[in-house]
Amino acid sequence: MQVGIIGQGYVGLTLTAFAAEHFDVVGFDSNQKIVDQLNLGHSHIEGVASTLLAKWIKSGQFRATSKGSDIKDCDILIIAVPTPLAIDRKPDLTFIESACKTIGQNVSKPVLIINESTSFPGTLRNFIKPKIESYSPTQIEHAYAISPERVDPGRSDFNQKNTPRLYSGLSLEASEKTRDFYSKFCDNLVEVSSPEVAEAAKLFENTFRQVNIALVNEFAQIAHSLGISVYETLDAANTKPYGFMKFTPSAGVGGHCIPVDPTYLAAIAEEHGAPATFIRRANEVNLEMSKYIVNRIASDNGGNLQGKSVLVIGVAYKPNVADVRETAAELVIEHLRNQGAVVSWHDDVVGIWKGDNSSPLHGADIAVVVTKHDSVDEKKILESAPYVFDTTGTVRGAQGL
Ligand code: SAJ
Repeated sequence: MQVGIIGQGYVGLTLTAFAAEHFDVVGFDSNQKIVDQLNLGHSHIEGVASTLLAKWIKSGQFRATSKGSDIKDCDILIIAVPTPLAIDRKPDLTFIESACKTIGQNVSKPVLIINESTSFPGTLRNFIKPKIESYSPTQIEHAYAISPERVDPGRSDFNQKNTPRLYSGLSLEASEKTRDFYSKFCDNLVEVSSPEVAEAAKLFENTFRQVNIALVNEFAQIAHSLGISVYETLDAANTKPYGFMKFTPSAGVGGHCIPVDPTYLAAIAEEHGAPATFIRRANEVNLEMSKYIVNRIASDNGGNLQGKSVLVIGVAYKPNVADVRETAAELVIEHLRNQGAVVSWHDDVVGIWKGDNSSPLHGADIAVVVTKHDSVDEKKILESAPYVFDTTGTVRGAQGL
């Protein structure tokens, strides 16, 4: 069986790494540079080893392409493209549409089409299916299904094999074929009654995190106003053996999932006349956290950051990954510069960001820890400046939330 995976980013390539064990895989990506690197056996995704890729390339189990015609013989096609927010911070389905175009224009036999990209309920039924049909020169009865990705960057205890996977088809045939496909390399498949349920569950999983992180970020401000430690309080609450899940405050929420997916849910809710005030407010609270932190730092330093050298430590969106998408460090730096600070950043895991190299971990007037990688020594952080503000709750002896 030949499987085409459209999008070779952290979802598509992670899936390729497991599927190539059982199927011939064609990895389609519109980025020629990525395609060339993949065909040389070079992985650009953390968690996918180049050695494994090189093995699949050598054995012919996998090849990458940017030519749409190379997917024409596939029996199964998987859509694994980004679903970001547009400039107006509304859902942006342009990458999904271009995947539909590639399928519609190049596939002339009935195949199974599975969407793994996160989007709002109804995307498979009301957007993907009609779009593929609109791009197809002839009428073809494809089978359509959804199985939302649950790849967690930097996580090693859960992977494609042992993470429960939701799925549902627009037809019984689609559901059965989808089950047959994933059962080759997933231990735990969970069928739900409709694609809309699977799409909504994925959005709700991430919205649950966004809202709870916003709650704990707001609580951090409350605790500070009351003169009590937010961390001791959270640890105390966490001693409850049931009914509580601990989240930690931060400078904000990054990555391309948690800050984005709740907006997909809010948008579709409002389109259907349902309230999304909680979700919208959670987005705001997490986006405002960086300003709150910079104001705290300013008030601790005589209320004026003008001309002060400030070192931002950790610009990845979370620890132990080199991924900077939607990182909270961006807003922290913006607010610091708005207050006249001279800002540099240190992150040896990321290394290069926006054309700049990571700065040395010393010699600043002020340091602010946004992301704490395991590889960075706490003592060195404390020595990096006379005043250190830690937003992660992991650097003992620093000022904190
Ligand atoms: N964060 C906090 N406080 C916390 C936990 C996280 O501020 O208590 C911040 C992190 O620092 C980071 C952001 O939230 O900036 C997101 O990090 P994350 O580890 O919560 O999530 P992601 O985006 O790396 O991965 C999430 C995961 N979703 C869930 O756990 C429900 C992952 O399983 C999904 O596959 C992924 O989104 C996705 O692709 O949707």
